[in-house]
Amino acid sequence: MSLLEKIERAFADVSGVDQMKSHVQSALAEGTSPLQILESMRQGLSTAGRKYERGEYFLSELIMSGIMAQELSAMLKPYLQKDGGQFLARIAIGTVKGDLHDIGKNLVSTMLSSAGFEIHDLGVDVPPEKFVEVVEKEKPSMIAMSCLLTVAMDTMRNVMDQLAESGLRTQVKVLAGGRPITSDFVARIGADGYAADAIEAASVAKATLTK
Ligand code: B1M
Repeated sequence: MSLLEKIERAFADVSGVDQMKSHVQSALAEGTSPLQILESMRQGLSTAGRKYERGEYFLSELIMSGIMAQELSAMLKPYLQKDGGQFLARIAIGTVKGDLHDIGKNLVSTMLSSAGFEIHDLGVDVPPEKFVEVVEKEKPSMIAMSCLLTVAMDTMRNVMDQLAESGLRTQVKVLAGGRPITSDFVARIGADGYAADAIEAASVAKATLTK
């Protein structure tokens, strides 16, 4: 089994942080790209998520898979970050209200910052009022909304509505993404850009801001 397969398996089997880290260290030492490692993590997490859905895993396993993903993201951050230089634009990012998932959002943040954007991370469970307040006070060029739970998707629509009601919609671009989000949904709520993953988020942000 290749190291990438071992990493994927470590996430799918939720085999613990130490074993996963040792595979990742070996893969990095072999010169494996951090993006390939992230893709293996993503595939392993998908399997773990499906096992949870089928009742084969408990919430404790879901929590452990989240801890493993955070550890892996922290290990890869130095390989993905850009040093110094001038920022292209400022982006305020957050996971929308009702949703506490932040691993994908943090990866998007890292990729945006490695693409040259200045990031203001608002964290998780961010209400529409907070997005609006940040646009009003800090004037970022873009807000980036992440959402993993279907029940929280409506918050994105509320953010768009509140931006329009406060007269700020034309002052900021809006990027949205996350597991249940589609380009159709993004078009329906009137946001400017959709990205399926963290790498695409960086290119879509650039394209949207130069439109
Ligand atoms: Co939760 N969870 N979870 N969970 N969790 C999912 C999302 C779920 C699909 C699992 C399942 O049942 N199959 C399911 C949602 C079902 C649904 O809504 N339809 C689910 C559930 C039900 C829940 C709870 C309700 C469980 C419970 O309490 N009974 C609960 C909700 C808590 C809350 O938020 N209010 C819950 C809790 C948790 C943990 C805390 C245990 C943990 C999160 C830890 C953390 O984030 N700090 C957790 C985890 C780990 C998962 C899974 C297994 C993995 C999520 C993840 O980090 N993936 C997940 C199953 C799955 O996704 N297959 C699951 C890796 C990450 C890199 O991918 O976040 O998708 P992702 O991000 C990607 C893209 O989506 C995209 O780019 C990222 C990187 O490429 N992207 C963007 C994300 N944001 C973007 C923004 C953009 C652009 C792209 O532009 C701005």
